Amino acid sequence: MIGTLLCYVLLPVARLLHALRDAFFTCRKNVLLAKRTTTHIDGLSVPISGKPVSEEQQALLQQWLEEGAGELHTNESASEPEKVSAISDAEWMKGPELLMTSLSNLNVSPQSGSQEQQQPPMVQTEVSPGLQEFVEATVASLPAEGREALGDNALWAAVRTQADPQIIEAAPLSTEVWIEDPAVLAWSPAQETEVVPTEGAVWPFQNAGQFQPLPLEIPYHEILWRDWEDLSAQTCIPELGSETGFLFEFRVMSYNILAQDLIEQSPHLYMHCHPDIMNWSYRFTNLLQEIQHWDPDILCLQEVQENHYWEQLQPTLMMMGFACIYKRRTGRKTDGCAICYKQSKFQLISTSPVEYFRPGLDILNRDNVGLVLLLQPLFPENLGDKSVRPLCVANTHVLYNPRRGDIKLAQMALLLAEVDKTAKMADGSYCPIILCGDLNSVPDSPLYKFIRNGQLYYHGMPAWKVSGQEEFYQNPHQRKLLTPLWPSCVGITDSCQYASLCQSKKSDRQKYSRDFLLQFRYCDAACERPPDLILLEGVTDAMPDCPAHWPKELTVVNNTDPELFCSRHPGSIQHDLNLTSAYSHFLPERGRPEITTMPMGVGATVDYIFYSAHPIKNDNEECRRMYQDGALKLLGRLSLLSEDILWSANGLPNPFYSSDHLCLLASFGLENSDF
Ligand code: KL2
Repeated sequence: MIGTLLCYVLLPVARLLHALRDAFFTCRKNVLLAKRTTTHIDGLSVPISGKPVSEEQQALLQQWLEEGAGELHTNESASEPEKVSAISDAEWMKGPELLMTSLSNLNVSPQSGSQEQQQPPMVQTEVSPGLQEFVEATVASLPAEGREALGDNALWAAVRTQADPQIIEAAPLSTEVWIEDPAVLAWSPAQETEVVPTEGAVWPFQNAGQFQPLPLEIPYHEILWRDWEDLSAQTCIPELGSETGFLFEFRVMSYNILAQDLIEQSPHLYMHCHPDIMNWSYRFTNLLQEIQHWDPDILCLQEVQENHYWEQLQPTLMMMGFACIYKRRTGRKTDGCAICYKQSKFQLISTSPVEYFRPGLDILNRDNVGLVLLLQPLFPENLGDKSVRPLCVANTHVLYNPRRGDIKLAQMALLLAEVDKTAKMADGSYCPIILCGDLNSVPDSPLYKFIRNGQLYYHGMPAWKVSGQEEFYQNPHQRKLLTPLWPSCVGITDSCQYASLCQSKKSDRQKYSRDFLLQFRYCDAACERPPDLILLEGVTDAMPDCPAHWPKELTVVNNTDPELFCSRHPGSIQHDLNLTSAYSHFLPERGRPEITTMPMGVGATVDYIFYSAHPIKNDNEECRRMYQDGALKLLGRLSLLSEDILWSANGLPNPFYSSDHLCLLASFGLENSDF
């Protein structure tokens, strides 16, 4: 009976809803595209890189447009996906040169030609011979398809990072790679050849339900360009080399790299992507190149599949100078979070994996995890005995379910409690903190405000509102957040601290629980008016009436439950960590929000790099809290993109960015503790 109901009623209804949702996103995308400022450049003779296009290239392009692109576009409407695949593959073979030019210059800034000559290399990421050997072995162990994608020198040619980290020195890439496999390596060192943009990119979400060919015509390197924003001018930095002040500089990346198993579990989310760019070999290579290109000192990864971590990511990152710590999700989920740090820059003091799952508790019944490290920054020897305080680094991937904001808040509270414990120094102050992750909550949502403002009044709030992911969720039986959000047995106070630690630290200040003190409400001493209290007739001279049932003799019940010693705050939660975001969540020059991911073609920010700063006193407590940099200075960040830009590049993942999230990258300076 239930089976019949499921098969004949619920399934068709679910499919219908799904189709309607797809149609909605398609419409939305078309509206966006109509508004979009054009990113392509008309005409064949306008080269992106500013260098003239050779006649040979023009002829090739013309030929490709006549023979290839035309067919590609007519086949776009073909109903059977297999047919589209076969024909499009053939088309790529026809235009390998063009394919190469479109994707191999991705790393070259439109202005890089001139800048490259002006700026001497600052940082150089050399690939050690050991790494080269290891990579060759790894590549040899990959399936044939992966080896073709890697080519001879694609990933491992040394990439020099210069003052502007986007500028790289190009090494030639073998053309066979492109001919062998259309799954080209987007982050490979750039070619000498110029990019020739053309019109008529194939838009991803128009034909929901079938993948689209690789959008060869898009000049990726131009539309997906991410600027490095130098913020050091706005920061008060101690003079370098001076006696007192010194900045320890480091770069932090947060990246949800999209676990392969999750793609396989929800293939409908990636129908707009060509299968060739979704295979792990391609994505792994591309992701690694991106990481290598930006050269972070601390790397917080989410959605790291366990087998990929142990077999590929960890060994490869180790060869790149990182030490890595991994925490897999609980239950049957195969992915987890990793924090990797450059061993030349940090020494590990402590590691704390955090599991949010608590058996038997509805509010904590999901398998998400977090990871908190305490790292000691290491100074180069030539700087003498400079010292800085340790750095606390946290990473997490919070529950996705947009309707369960209650769970998300409880998960955050658990992570903040661990951060509080790890970052608290012997003198009671906190060391600098970096908190990265995919919080599955948008900016200015209650969860975001809780992290940034340090408090949230949640009582009565609909659970779906917490993350701000769904604006119009209406359900008469919607779940509401009630006090207390989590039971005392979790062992975390409303101030997001471990109750056990809170008891010992606060035992002097807060010896008696509220219930304990209430027992003395009507005793003579409590009813006596203090002599310095202003006398207001009928107010401060009134003696409270003792209720009839109140016992005449006071029998004090001393409740020793540690929870009672840490006051709970009805309906609200707090934390003391003073965290602010490295990103502003808005692109002023484009007048649009920044986005870090694009589920179903809708852009949103859900990934963050928070760091500890000094709150600026604000009389209006309701307002967004303001911060100024403290010991940690935000020196720069890699700009994010807007939704319309990513629309024009086939959404996410695309051949260039191999995850459904963009990476976040921020540069910090840590002040010398003596300063
Ligand atoms: O938004 V995410 O994507 O941070 O990249 O985190 C989760 C979602 C990830 C791990 O659970 O899987 C994705 N619809 C869309 N995406 C989903 C869904 C869903 N129902 N469930 C999980 N994810």
